[in-house]
Amino acid sequence: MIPESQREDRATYYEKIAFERLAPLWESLHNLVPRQPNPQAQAAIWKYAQVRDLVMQAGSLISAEEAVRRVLILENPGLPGKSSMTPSLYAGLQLILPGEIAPSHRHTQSALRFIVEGQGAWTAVNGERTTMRPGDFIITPSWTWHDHGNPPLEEGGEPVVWLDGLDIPLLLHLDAGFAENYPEVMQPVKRPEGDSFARFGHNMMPVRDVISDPTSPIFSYPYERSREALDTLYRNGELDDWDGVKLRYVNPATGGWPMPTMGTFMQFLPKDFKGKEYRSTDSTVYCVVEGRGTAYVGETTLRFDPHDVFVIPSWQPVRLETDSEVVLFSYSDRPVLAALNVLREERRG
Ligand code: GTQ
Repeated sequence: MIPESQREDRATYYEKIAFERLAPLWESLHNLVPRQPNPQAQAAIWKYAQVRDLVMQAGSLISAEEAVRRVLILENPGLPGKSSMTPSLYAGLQLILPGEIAPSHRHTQSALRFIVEGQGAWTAVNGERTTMRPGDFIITPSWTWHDHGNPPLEEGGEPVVWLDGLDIPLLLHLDAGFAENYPEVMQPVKRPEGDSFARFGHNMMPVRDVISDPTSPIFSYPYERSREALDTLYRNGELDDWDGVKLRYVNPATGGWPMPTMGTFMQFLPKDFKGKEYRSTDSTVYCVVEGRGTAYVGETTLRFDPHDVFVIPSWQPVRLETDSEVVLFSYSDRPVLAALNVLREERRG
């Protein structure tokens, strides 16, 4: 304990230096340079059964056109007011109704869409449309024009809900956000649907193309293909004690991540899987595609069902258990941590 007189002296001194915009490092060193991550973000889950009606209700309150993006933000309870899931990642549930268009714009934030419910809506990226089906993973790279639409009821349109994953908090932190609206509601369609997948989605690419862009030339990674790959590997006997069968999505032209700031993954866990414990400095948002199970995250128990969304902050010990076969989609800030050489991972035996 320091004597009272000395404490007063220091308090007076701190007030004095504050006038010069100075502060004593020795009072905050342990917080500024912690021994290990101490995230404000919490492990948390959004039960789709509880939020689905609320998402649908937004559909009668505001049109997609007025809202620009009709989205309910999933906000981490440990980061109130920050519209964030983690210090770097954002998540939201977007609804588009039959006959609606979410107008075209572009921004420096990278976005991913993971289709939760409904099908037949489309998203257009750089002049090409992609039709959405549940479980598809679709990208909107930084600074690409994108609009979303849904065919009218008469043509079989149905409400479509997807999970938006963006690097919004990261770009806010970096003060690197720019955005602009396209002069029309929709950008012109320049290529038929499936064009980029034909060029890059089959372990081939156009012979004279030179890849200079860090983002994937594929806009949509269809669920059918991802699911089949996981299934084949599982049947072949592949099963990691921590992850089950886990694959990462790639930019087929480089082998790197589909977008520079967010890594994306799809994993299969068999029934009655009891995963071993691991932790990692990337923070991960999960969306349950199929099945039921439990994520044990430190002291927190997250029971998950199909379409639920949950988040695991940096460096929290986690293990996954299942009641049935489970498929999980996830995204994290792993590429950022890896690029900065601060990705750490621990897998307990
Ligand atoms: O679809 O462009 O959830 O710009 C948040 C910001 C979606 C989008 C969000 C966006 C978008």
